[in-house]
Amino acid sequence: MAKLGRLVASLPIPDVLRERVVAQFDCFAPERHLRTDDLIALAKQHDPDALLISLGMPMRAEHVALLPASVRVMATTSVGYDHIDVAAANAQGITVCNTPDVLTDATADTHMLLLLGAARQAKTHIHNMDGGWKVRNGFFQGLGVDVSGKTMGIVGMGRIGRAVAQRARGFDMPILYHNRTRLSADLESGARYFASLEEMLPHCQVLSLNLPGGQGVLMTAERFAKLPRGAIFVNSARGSLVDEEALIAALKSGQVGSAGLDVFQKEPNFDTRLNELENTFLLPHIGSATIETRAAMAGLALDGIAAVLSGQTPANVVKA
Ligand code: 8YV
Repeated sequence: MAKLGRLVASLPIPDVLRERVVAQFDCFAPERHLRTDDLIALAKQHDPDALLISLGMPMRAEHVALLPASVRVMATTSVGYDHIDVAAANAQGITVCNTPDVLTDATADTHMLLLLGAARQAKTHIHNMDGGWKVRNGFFQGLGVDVSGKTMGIVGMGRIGRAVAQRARGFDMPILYHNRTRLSADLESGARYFASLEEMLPHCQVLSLNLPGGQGVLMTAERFAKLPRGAIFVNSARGSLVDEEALIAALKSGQVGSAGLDVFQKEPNFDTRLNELENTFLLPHIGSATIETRAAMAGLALDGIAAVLSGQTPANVVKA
């Protein structure tokens, strides 16, 4: 079979996809993740038709401008594309693809892990076990708060937000949501819509961020102050949506009772003051990190590349 074109990847190709990649592309992939500058250098060396990149790789207008004219498609192994200047890429004739749907369940599962970990003080208890569990907690020591029955407000009721709602219903949690547009009754599944985030916040015993990044800071000191005192804050979306100074202050004062975070303003070198607080449960941006899901994401990114190089428009094209 004739190859579809030349592919330069910024990440190693996993074994499960190697055969397919070799069959479809002349592929130049590194042994370990590249930085943007190294990817651009590799692209200049091989004049590829396609680039496969991932989330930790900013592809701003100044980077796009340095790519060789041969590049026609760039796929990111993430659903989020706030690291890419899509308009700049499109202006240079480069189609951008992402990986929606295939990571919805894994990310929603991680979200529930964050919620439960934050509510039940998992970090403190894990620390206790790491130390060999020398002393049994007293009956009223080491207590978390119930998750079951608490009201959850979801900001961003797209695929992942809805999958979180579905899981939360299993915990008997009434669901509120704020979204740019109201969903159909079918997709709402009983969730209550708030056109105004400000009006929803005072009702959220749990506040869940499930919207894309790239739209500035959503959670400010003023908005944290509108939550009921002791609310649980969960973010598996993007750190850029949160004023972390304001979150730290709210966690210290008890205004926010606990926070489960998978994402941070700065990654990987996040603000470690967040981890010094007892009432946080933190993960290193592992939302979609399962064997099955990561293979599906890489596969979908490659499907997008293959489609573009075959003259088709794939479903996973990102719009600027
Ligand atoms: C990842 C994500 O865990 O897809 C996204 O936008 O943030 C997550 O799925 C990931 O960083 C994949 O590269």
